[in-house]
This record gives sequence, C-alpha cells and structure tokens, in this order.
Amino acid sequence: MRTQVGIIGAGPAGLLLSRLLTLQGIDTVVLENRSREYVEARIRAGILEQHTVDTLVAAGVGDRLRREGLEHSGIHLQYPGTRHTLDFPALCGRSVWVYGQTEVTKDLISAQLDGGPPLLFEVSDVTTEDVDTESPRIRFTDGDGVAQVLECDAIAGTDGFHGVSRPVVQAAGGRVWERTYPYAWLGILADAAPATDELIYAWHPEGFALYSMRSPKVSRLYLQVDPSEKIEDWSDDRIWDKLATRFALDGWEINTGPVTDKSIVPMRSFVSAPMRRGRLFLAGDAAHIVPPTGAKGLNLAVADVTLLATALVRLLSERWTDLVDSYSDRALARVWRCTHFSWWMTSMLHTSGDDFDAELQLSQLRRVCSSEAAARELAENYTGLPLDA
Ligand code: RFL
Ligand code: PHB
Repeated sequence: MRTQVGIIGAGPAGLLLSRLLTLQGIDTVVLENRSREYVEARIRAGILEQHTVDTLVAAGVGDRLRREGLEHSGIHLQYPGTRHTLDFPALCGRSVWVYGQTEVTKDLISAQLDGGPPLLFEVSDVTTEDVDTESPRIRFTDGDGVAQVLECDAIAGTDGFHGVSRPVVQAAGGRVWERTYPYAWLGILADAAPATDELIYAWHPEGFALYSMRSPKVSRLYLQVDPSEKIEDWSDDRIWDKLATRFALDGWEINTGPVTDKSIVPMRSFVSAPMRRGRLFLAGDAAHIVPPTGAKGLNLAVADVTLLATALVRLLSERWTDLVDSYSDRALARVWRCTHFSWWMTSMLHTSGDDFDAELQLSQLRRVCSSEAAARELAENYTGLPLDA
C-alpha cells in the first residue's frame, strides 16, 4: 500500500487531519486500533471554541453541529453564597459551543466513510520505520490478521497519550514536562434536563464541581475526588448528594435523573517537545495533555492539525519545507498558553485541604468576578486565542 500521509489514530486529531488534507487533494490512510463502535462511544470533551467550530464548518462537517450544537455566551463561577456570570461576547467578542466529542467524531467518521480516503479500524502491531528519510513507512496488522506495509511521504502521529508515535520522536532526543495533580474527576452523564443555562464551575470547601451538559435533555456533571477513589464505591445517590452540596445556592436546585455513564479521570499536564522527528509529526494528545478544567484538550488537537495540514500541503504540493520546519515551535507556543490556562483554572478551583490555599483561591475568584480586566483574561483564554497567539 502507498499513500502520501499515513495517519495513526482516528480520534478527532487524526480524522480532522485526514479531512483537511483530502480537501486539498492529498491522499491519506487512517489506521485505528479500536473498533468504530468503541471510538464513537468514548465520552470525553464537550466544549468547542469558535475556531474549532469554524474549522469543522469550513471542512464540510459542521451541518449537524450548526443544527444541534448549543451556543453558550458565558460561564457561571460559583463559590459559597455567590454565583457570578461571565459574559464572553461582552468581554471578548466570542462564545463557545456545547457539542460532544462523540458527535464530532461520528460526523468526521461518516464523512470519511462516505467516499473519503481509507479508514481502517481494529488494526494492530503499528510501528513506524525510516522516519528520518523522505520515504517513511508504517507496518501494521490489518483487521483480518494480515501483515501490511504502508509506504508514505509523511506520517502523522495522532494516536493519543498512550500511542506508539511519541516514543519514536523522543528516541531521537527531546524532553517532556509533566505535572500530576493530587485529584481526579468523577464524571457522570445523566438523562436530566440541565438546571442551568450556562456551565457552572463551582469552588466548594469539600472540592470542585462542574455542571455541564450535552443537550437540552442530557446533563454532564463532574466532582473533584481523590485519585485513589474507586468508581464502584460511588452509588448514584452518593454522587447526587455530593453534587447537591457543592452546587448549593439559595432558591436553586440541581435536576437529577438516570445516570447512563460513570467514570473517574486522572488529572495531569504533560508536554512533549519537539512535535516532529524528520517526516513524523505529532498532533493532539499524542504530544500534550491538559487537565480538563479549561476545556482545552480537543480544541488544542484541532489547532495542531489546522497548522499541520497547511504545513503538509505546502511540503507535498509545493515542495516547500518552511512550514513543516516551523510547525513544532508554532504549535508548542499555543500548547504552553493552553497548558498555563488549564493549570491556572485547575489551581483556582480544586481544594487541597490547606486553609491558606483556600483563601488565595477565594481571593482570586473574587478578583475575576469583580475586575473586568481579570474576567477578560479568563474569557479570552477560555473562548480560544488566535491560532498563532
Ligand atoms: P484521542 O481522542 O485519544 O485519539 C487517539 C486515537 O488513536 C488511537 N490509537 C491508535 N491507533 C492505532 N495504533 C495505535 N498504536 C494507537 N494507539 C492509540 C486511539 O484508539 C484513539 O482513537 O486523541 P486526539 O485525537 O488527539 O484528541 C484529543 C481529545 O480526545 C482530548 O484532548 C479531549 O477529549 C480532552 N478533553 C476535553 N477537551 C476539550 O477541548 N474540551 C473539553 O471539555 C474536554 N473535556 C477531555 C474532557 C478529556 C476527558 N478525558 C476522558 C480524558 C473531559 C474528559 C473527562
Ligand atoms: C464537558 O462537558 O465534558 C466539559 C465541559 C467543560 C470542561 C470540561 C469538560 O471544562
């Protein structure tokens, strides 16, 4: 087999990269080690920045997003006795959209399978070779158990945090930065109408809670828990109880309903540099992880592949290397901005049990809720900075 760009991983990064390259006349093959059903059911992100929405619409995969996505013009920040609304359009002229990552993935997969380039599920034993040359290749076993070789001009490592691409880049020299936070998020999906117009980010002495949603009938809620907690120890009643405590506000109540999904996610920041070795390019979670508090992971993956698609078109259609040469530095500048913002939101909202930390957090929250300059800084970062900022 031969293609121009071999893409490892069919998450949002790999699928969107394939779509953007196809629209520019570049051949791709996408290799995914999980099944289509598994990839489409994986519940993750929910908030899309304006830039992400614009990119999906321009790529011709935004019809359902435009029909079903919910435009949100702000968030509520809460601490005991106070629920304050940040009005994003007033602060920075942009908004965000609620549209699940599962839906983005389904839209991209259906566009790809509807006459798009090959997308192979359930492949295994994926390895890369000769990435330092102009003719790298990918070896893998296909879904029927047959060993295959895919000859490429370039390879995209969009295989997420546990993929095979990052170690190949790091083997040639590089470095990683990592911070593991002393808390995790317990997340539920519930068939319950959201009791709030905007997402609520709530600070509480017992720990952080987030009220999000997927549609007018489905709520997505998170609780800060200790990373050692086991999901089996959290009955639905115990979860609803804690949520009611952490979101408590006079005259207001959460809506409960059947819980359809429940899991615990660890929180970490991770950056791997450079994001390129020869003709192997990393994008998305393969190169970096942010804690979910800033809602940045999916948006960062989209920003990476937007830069990478342009750089690969320039390389493969025009034979210019300038944009592939600057790809890693340009992508990493945005990665570090989002890494800082996600760390800052996480640090402001998650309790450590230390009273001094709690007073600093409350002081920061009061500042964001009373100073337009402080609120604007949050709003600009949350809704997404320009691509090269
Ligand atoms: P993905 O989605 O992990 O996709 C990688 C794909 O590669 C496949 N793969 C392989 N394929 C072939 N061979 C191999 N050896 C392979 N190894 C792995 C995997 O099966 C998978 O299909 O990475 P990608 O595309 O970079 O996308 C990144 C996003 O998924 C991630 O950043 C976000 O979900 C993070 N995130 C959020 N981001 C936001 O922008 N807004 C949010 O509100 C938000 N909330 C969240 C989140 C992540 C969460 N979790 C579960 C980590 C909330 C949560 C709870
Ligand atoms: C979500 O809806 O899953 C979500 C929303 C905002 C975040 C993180 C996750 O900051």
